[in-house]
Amino acid sequence: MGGERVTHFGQAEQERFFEAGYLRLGRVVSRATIQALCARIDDIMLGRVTYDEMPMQLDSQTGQYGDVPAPARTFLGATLAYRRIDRLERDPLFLSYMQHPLFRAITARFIGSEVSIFRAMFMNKPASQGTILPWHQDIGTGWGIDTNPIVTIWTALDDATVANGCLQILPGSHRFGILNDHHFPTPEQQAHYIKEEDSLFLEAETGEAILLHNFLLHRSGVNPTNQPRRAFSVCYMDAVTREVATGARFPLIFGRDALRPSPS
Ligand SMILES: O=C(O)CCC(=O)C(=O)O
Repeated sequence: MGGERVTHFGQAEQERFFEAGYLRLGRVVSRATIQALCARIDDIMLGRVTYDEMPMQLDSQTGQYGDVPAPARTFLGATLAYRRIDRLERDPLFLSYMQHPLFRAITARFIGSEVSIFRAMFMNKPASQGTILPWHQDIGTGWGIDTNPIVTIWTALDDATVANGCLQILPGSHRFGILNDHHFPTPEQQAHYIKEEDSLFLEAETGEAILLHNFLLHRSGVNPTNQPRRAFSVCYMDAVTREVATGARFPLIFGRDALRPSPS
């Protein structure tokens, strides 16, 4: 696990990414910065730091995806049992992390200089909880946007292990292309495309960032351990991307009018 750290994203890294559908980038910031992100997300969960209208979703009680409550645009109480929190670009610590120079270099290569995000989300498997996230692709048609982004950067805020619900991926599966418009493969597609024996548990050390191709099939499980498995996932895309229903554009992360972290 861990080990290698990508400092320059060039042709060789691009080829490895397109071959496997993912690339380990290593820990790109200091341990202190990761600790600060962990403290900040805990503060948000406990209501010590608040943002209006931030989408927050509690974890399920059963571990089943169908039982996850709908997200609310409001604080749902002081608890570390949130499953997901979105729009973290509004927080200066998270925004500053998302704007790391390595991530700029990666997005410059695949997207260009004007880059927005579809989402900047905290994904949590609370201690002794967590919810199975079934096999899926992260595709734009199902998301209601008019492009299909390919760049997601997922960062482990805690060690992610098989025991606590790390990502499980099907290496190379991004080359199947978009399986359908709905995020999750049908049972028939699942039987056809997903062979568990070809899958890989993508264990990651605290702070490790992993570049994921959005078409890569991935899933994650529950967390029976007594420690949380926290992660931060950002999907970058071309700033021209619009929401189909409204025509709205998305927050700019790199480029002329990019967001700037304001003091916290
Ligand atoms: O962190 C997880 O368990 C799932 C994350 C995920 O599906 C994503 O980042 O697209």
